[in-house]
Amino acid sequence: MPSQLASDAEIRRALTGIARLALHARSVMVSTGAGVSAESGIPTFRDAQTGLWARYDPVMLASYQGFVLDPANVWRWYDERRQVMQQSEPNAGHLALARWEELWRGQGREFTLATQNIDGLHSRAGSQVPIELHGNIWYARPLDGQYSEAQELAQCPLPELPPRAADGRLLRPHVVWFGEMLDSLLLGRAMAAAGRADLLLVVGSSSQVYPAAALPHAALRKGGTVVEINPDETELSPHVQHSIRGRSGEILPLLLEEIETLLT
Ligand code: BJW
Repeated sequence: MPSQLASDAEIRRALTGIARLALHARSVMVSTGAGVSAESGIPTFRDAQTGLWARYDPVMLASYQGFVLDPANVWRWYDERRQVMQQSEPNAGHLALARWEELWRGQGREFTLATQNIDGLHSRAGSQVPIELHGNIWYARPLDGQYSEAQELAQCPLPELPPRAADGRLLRPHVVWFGEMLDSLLLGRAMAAAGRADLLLVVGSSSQVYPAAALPHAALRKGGTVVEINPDETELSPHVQHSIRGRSGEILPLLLEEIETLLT
């Protein structure tokens, strides 16, 4: 049965236990979703009131079909989100993960961070090589191009919508829309790391979107422990060993504190 925690003392106790598991783990993985950036002011997708999908039609804005119907409209939406993300800073949750990775790598331990987020905030917080499963909003590629053709598109707001490459080809955001395959190299690395993980944390994701939602199940199948950090119950909750109900910007720094205490 997953543990459901109510009081601060219970959360602290659970975090001490998770820090102990981390210390004994050969391989740690963290998989993040939109919730980890919520405290940086970036809207999530599926939160009933504030989520993007409560206000916009995902088929029109996050699919190839929607893009080809109206590229300027889709780019306008992405450019508005780019402007929000440009104003945003990594929060305490991003920073705690970057510090944890630094500590782990310093000790020659394996630490893998995979994210569904496209905002680039993990890198800005100092995470070294986050696996960006759904791409990165600060890059674009030709509509008919490969993932490997992605180029940085730093100007924000964009002067022209839709933007074009120097050779005139229509550019699309370097993200993964519904119905599209993820970059097989990145997905392969993430799935392999999940299969090796003795401890895998899923932070701030509704765990509804595949194949990212399959990562914790890969760890569970190999006997790994899965911890969820999320204020709300999700589709993953019944399957995990520990559910910590709270915001990642508050819980992750507390977990880091516990880890640092055990290391000293
Ligand atoms: C906090 C917090 C705080 C709040 N602290 N937490 C049927 C079964 C299985 C699969 C499929 C199916 N039908 C179709 C599919 C495939 C589809 C899919 O999974 N659909 C499901 C919705 C059913 N997947 C795909 O199409 C993927 N490709 C694929 O599978 O290729 C093969 C294939 C092709 C064709 C058919 C079948 C297979 C591609 C998925 C691409 C997803 N793209 C998006 C947009 C990216 C670009 C952009 O940003 O514009 O990715 S959609 C959107 O959802 C975005 C996110 O990365 C993704 C996941 O969302 P996430 O991160 O979980 O956010 P939320 O909002 O859902 O949840 C936030 C959570 O945070 C909540 O739980 C809050 O409680 C919590 N929270 N504040 C911590 N402070």
